[in-house]
Amino acid sequence: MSDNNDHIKDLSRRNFLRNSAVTGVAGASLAGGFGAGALVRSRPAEAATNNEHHVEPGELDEYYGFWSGGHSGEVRILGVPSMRELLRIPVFNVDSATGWGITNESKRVLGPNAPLNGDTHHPKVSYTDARYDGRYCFINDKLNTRVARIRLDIMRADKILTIPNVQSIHGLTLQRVPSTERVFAAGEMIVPLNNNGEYLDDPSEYWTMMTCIDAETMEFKWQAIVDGNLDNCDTDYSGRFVAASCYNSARGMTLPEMMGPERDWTVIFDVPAIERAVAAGEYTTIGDSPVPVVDAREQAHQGRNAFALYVPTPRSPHGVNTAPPEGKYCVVSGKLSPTCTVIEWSRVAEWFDGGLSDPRDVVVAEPEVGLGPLHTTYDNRGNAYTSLFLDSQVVKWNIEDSIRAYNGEEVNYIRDRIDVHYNIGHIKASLACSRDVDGKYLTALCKFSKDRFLPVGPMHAENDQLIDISGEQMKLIHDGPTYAEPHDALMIRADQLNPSQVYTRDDPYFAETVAMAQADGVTLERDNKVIRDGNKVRVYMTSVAPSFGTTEFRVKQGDEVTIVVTNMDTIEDVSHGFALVNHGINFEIHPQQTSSVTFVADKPGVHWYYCSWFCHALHMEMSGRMLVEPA
Ligand code: RUQ
Ligand code: CUA
Repeated sequence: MSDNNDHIKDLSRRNFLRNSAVTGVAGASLAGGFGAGALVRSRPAEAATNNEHHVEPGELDEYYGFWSGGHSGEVRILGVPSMRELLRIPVFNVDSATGWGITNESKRVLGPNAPLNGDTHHPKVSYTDARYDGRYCFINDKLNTRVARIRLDIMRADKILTIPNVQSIHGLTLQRVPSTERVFAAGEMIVPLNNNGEYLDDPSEYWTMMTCIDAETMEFKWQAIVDGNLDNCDTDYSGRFVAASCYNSARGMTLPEMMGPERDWTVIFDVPAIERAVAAGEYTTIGDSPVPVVDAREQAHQGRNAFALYVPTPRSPHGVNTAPPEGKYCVVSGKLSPTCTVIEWSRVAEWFDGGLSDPRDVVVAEPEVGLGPLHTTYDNRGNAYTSLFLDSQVVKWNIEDSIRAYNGEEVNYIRDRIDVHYNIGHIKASLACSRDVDGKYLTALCKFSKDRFLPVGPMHAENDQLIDISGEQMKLIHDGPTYAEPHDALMIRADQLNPSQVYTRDDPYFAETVAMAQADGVTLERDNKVIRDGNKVRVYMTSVAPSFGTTEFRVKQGDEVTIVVTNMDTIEDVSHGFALVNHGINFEIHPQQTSSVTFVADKPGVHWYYCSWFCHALHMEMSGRMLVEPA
């Protein structure tokens, strides 16, 4: 095949979504063409030939990457730059390997009637002074309006909240300074406040809210009603503000209605102002939710809105990202506009302190970057990198130069473009949400992989590409197929995380199970006992490779059985599993962990249980029998 043909084929692949999408957004502010952007032509990615980024077998990665699992409901950990998947953390899903959604310990976190699916979008690791402190990872569930906190010592969620009064949590972000005391969760869909069925037919009464959660207690602090649908959000580096992109300012119910105005907003909340009002009792509550609600809509304020600043931003803005290392600017990516809007945080403070006359005065630049800008990330040399969904490119541009251009100087702020494969959404450079930004690697989370991998049926892998951004020109160095569907990712330095290798016996994750054993007079670390309490039977056993402490127990058909297993192995990586055949039960018991499950023994007969994690040469023999007498 000639080069020429290849080129045509490549173009048609690349354009397949772009053309239809451009038609679809006709009328959106695509006018203005490519401006200064056209001065730097895109370079097709070269296949990686060198191996300076290769992580040899046995070598460890430089970064931990936290990936959302999208509608798989998980969070994943990858090593970067190898892009090797290290762990899946089940959160809003049922996991057959770990027993998440099956064990009593996980059900306590999920809640008794929790939906066992979800749609995770934006993982965020906690900060101390805008640096990753490795304590928690927070993640939103867009599907069932929840926020979870994952403990990064044991890599399990320990708190999950359902957010009241709103529908769909999309944007999620954390306070950075002085540390992560607050979590901000942006409600997306507008619904009646109170959504109890009384008001269905009057969309002019539908609203959404920003929710603030105490990161330590995981209790709600407040909610603020806003105009329009909230999308993505990010905080500043002073601890005072949180900004959210806001589309559908027309508050339409259908796509044509949503496409109304030329501009939507970036909504910026003054957190201390809201909290002063809440402390003074100036709030309402909705329905039976006790969460304090303040009104941050424009209509609720005479003169200057004390709670929120609505910055007119070209139609349907999407990503909101504060620039490290000082957090001077915030870039809002245009999505349906070929621009990025650069907001200077100090001007936002000026506005709330009574200065500036026009909300647009906080905008210091609005560079044209290309078609379909979704998210922006950064290096440590003053450059921004924006994902272009329609162009299937990453564009590198210089922030200070874009400000000079906005002020009328003849300056080309575009530094480089690179093709990605294909239709990129999120983008994140190493440490780019923190003071430690290092400008080394960038992940490009492409929504389509098309022809990049062996075909595996109608469902294709996503393609998370890795780009070397350390030089003048970006260099594509890795294609990473991923399962449906990472939305966002972040990278922290390997030394910024210190996970446990073995549980400690006082871990709060299974403290309630320990308390139950104590009430039964059972010492979990030693006893193998069956306690009968009416038709409730509690079976306590230890596990030490290659045997369970109890290899036979007897119950009656219809008994409610609780099995509690304590792994007394102390060596890291000697995990056991407890799997009960034909009962849908399997769960993890890692060294020094206690895990439990409760079920009704409804089938008379002999039922084997076995260890499901290969732990020993006699692993296959690590088993026992549950004998169920007919009722
Ligand atoms: S959003 S592709 Cu759910 Cu993060 Cu922008
Ligand atoms: Cu214990 Cu396999």
